[in-house]
Amino acid sequence: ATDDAAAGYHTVASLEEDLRRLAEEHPEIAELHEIGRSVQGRPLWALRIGERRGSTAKVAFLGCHHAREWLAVEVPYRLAEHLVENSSSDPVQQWLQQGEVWVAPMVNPDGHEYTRTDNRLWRKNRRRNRGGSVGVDPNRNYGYMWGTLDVSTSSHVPSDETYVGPRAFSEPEVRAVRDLVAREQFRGVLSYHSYSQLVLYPWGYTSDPIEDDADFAAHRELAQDMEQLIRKVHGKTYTAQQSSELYPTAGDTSDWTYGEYDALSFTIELRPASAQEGGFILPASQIHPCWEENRPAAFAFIEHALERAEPDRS
Ligand code: 0X9
Ligand code: ZN
Repeated sequence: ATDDAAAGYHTVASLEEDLRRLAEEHPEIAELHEIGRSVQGRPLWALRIGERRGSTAKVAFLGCHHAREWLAVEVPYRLAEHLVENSSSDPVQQWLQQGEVWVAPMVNPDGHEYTRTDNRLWRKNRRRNRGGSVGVDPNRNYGYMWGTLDVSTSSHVPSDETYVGPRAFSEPEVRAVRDLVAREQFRGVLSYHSYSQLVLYPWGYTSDPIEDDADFAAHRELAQDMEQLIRKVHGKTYTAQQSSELYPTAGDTSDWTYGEYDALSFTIELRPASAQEGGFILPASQIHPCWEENRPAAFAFIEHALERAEPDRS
């Protein structure tokens, strides 16, 4: 294993190894899927965890749309590991009988690799843009209200850190997530990022709240529950808020999964709270406590999402 792997963070290679091992050691409940390929041709992995195929109650966890957010690989990976290793005791057993949990811990492997080899603070994918700059922001490339904002936090300038891309779903990493969600029809999708310690829910593109009162309440109340559940573990304060309160963006993951599929949709910004506390670069000793504090929140999310009614498509 590489130094980074030894130090506790996954690399592209060690993540593939570990996901393969989980699937091989637990074939009755875990199956590794290649859901697509990155710009540079790296496989994009998702682990399906559940007892029966053809279940309709499914939830998904995504990690690491942004390359430098290494902790956002580790929390969903640990969740996947925990679920397969505890599949015969409740509550996990019941979830896996009732439905499926899909985990894709590294949506942006090209960027992640680049943060190890060249620039630790790289954010976007590794698309070569017209004009010579590199990278589209995968968390601006989803197709709900895509491109409707033109601001520094959601930019049409290719060299910017938040470049939305030339069109919705222009990026293969984002198309892979789109196709997975379209196929599996998840009732909930939670996407991990770092940092700032926030529990965010739609909308991101507008300061208007979600129009549907029941959906608005479901998101706000679960976000507040998650905030409390997280705080109880190690005392860390994560703040529940509507995404646009942080800053406005169009084309983020949660706006699309809610706007297009009515899925229960959250973005969690993990540790730390601030740049002064380390920002994107946290020692590997923080992985375990961060996973521990996020576990009950992830569990609450699974509970609620599996129970969420199938959207009425009439
Ligand atoms: O900007 C992002 O994509 C996310 N923050 S990060 O620091 N990890 O880059 C937050 C996206 C949440 N959506 C909105 N703020 N609209
Ligand atoms: Zn991010």
